Amino acid sequence: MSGDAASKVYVAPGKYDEFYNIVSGGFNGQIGVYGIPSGRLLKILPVFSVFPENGYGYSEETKPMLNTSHGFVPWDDLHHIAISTTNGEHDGRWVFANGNNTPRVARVSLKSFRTEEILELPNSGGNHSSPFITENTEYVVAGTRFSVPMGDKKDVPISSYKENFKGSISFIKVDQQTGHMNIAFQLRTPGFNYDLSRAGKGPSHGWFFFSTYNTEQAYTLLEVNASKKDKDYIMAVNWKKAEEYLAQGKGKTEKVRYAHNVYDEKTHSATSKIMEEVTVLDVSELKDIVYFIPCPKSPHGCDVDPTGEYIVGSGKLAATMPVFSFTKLQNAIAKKDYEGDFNGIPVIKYESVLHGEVQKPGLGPLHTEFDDKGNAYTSMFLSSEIVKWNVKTLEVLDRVPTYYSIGHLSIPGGPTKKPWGKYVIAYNKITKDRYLPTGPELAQSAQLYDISGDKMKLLLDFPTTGEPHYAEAIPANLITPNVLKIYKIEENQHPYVTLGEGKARVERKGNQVHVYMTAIRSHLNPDNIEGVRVGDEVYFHVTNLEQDWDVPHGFAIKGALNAEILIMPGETQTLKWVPQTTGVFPFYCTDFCSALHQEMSGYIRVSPAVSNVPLTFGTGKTEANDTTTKK
Ligand code: K7E
Ligand code: CUA
Repeated sequence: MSGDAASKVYVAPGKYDEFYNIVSGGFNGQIGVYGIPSGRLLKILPVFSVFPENGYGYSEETKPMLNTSHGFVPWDDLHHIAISTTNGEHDGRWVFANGNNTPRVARVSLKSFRTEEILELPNSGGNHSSPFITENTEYVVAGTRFSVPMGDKKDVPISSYKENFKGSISFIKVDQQTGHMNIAFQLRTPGFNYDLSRAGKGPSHGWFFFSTYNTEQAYTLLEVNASKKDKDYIMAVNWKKAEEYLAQGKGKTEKVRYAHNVYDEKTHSATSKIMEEVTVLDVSELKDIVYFIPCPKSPHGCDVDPTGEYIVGSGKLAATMPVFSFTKLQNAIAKKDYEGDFNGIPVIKYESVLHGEVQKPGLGPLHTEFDDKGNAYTSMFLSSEIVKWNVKTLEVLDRVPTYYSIGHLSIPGGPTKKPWGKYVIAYNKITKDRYLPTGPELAQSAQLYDISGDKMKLLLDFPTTGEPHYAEAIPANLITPNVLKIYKIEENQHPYVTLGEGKARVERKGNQVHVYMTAIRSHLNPDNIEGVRVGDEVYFHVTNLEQDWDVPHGFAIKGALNAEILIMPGETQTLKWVPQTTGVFPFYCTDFCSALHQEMSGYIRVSPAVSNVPLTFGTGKTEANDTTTKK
């Protein structure tokens, strides 16, 4: 650690960080937003996991976001982040993220820092090589980690792996205006494990590269059985060719089921739709979409340098690191320089595509990012270090220890055409003695290194939430000017909005009670409700009437079986509550919003199911409108 490290990460009180670091939360299913260089945690942003802190997945409006073909799935394992790009450079519009376990891809807005869309992926069994994006965010691409049986032959013996198990790569089209996603097509690929991926850029735009392992096609004891071959493959995909076949109607429509969930900023509500078809292109039948490049040994990361010419394979069990040349790949394909085929798919000769090997790079290479000076930085899981090397000369230039086992690493703009260099951030798997002990589970951790000079310098350790895998960092000025501050109340089209305190009311429809409630400093309206009965479904539709930045109100009620809701200025959110017993139940605002925040509360009276206590509400007492049709 260098002497001036502290000053390099010091961001004075009241000052902003230079970069946003968007960090995957791993098994917490969320995204963490940190400032760089300070390492300060700015926000936890729920994506695939319910978040009681703000009601995500608990409010009636957000529950549909977590719907899937299996029903409501309140958790996932989020490994990878992809910030949208235009011309191969970060544009600050959206972040995409993968749900590993129940295959899903999410889109998060970098205006509102909210999850706006979640698309489930059919024909996938572990969405790990995902999400990776093309140069102009034309596609978000998602490959399955586990091959599984697909189509109408799903109930098969596991031992029929070679015959029946297939891989699948989804090409998700992104609407450039709205960001909305839909599956344009899927590639049906051999039954390997698809691990990681990158799109080509510049000269290699139109191509995609996937690392694979278990080309042995083992289905038990993979630890041994999937580590037998000296080389697995990098799968090179010509997606422009796939588009041609699609346009020629060569795709086959398959019956599937998957959920597509979209959050609408105007209605402040999500809807979930079950989709039933997907178009599949089989790469064993349709020639020239896919080529295999041999790559030693069980590669993990597969990264493309900023020029788009070099593809780095990181064989986690290999002693060298191969760097492939896109130009050589094209020549080899033109000359049919193949060493054989796999299920009819050409396997190109290793030497014909190889730019060169990085010799003795370190142990357990996983992931590579790039700076703006032609250098690469590779994380070494086993030897716990970052190794810097030159992409052209393949010469190792520097190495620094990480504390400890490093997984991913990130350089601002590192996966794009325009890296900003300056820092590399390590995301470590095991922290051991770096922080105060906190029981059997210790803090997850990131480390910040200065890479502006020839030698890397450790500047800072900072703990992170969840188990971070991949992360991206982006200059703050690409995001801050667009950040949403409030929702305009006049644009609120929530079906249960209350546009003004005078409109606050309670309505009964059979056993449903709808409370049209407003929140503004420092009272909830209505704050007295009577005439609710045991077993009623009570919906508190709370509209925050504030039009000021940073004034959310919260809402919680005693005995609710879900969570609180946090309502942003101009927004409406709904908490459902089914009272189980009679009595008087307090509710209150949970966000300390003013000096009279503690006064921001109310009571609801619950009477027996058969009671005829009239439905009244107030700040004062008003007759309620009962729209139940009486018999
Ligand atoms: Cu952690 Cu990207 Cu799931 Cu490597 S993966 S470390
Ligand atoms: Cu509103 Cu506290």
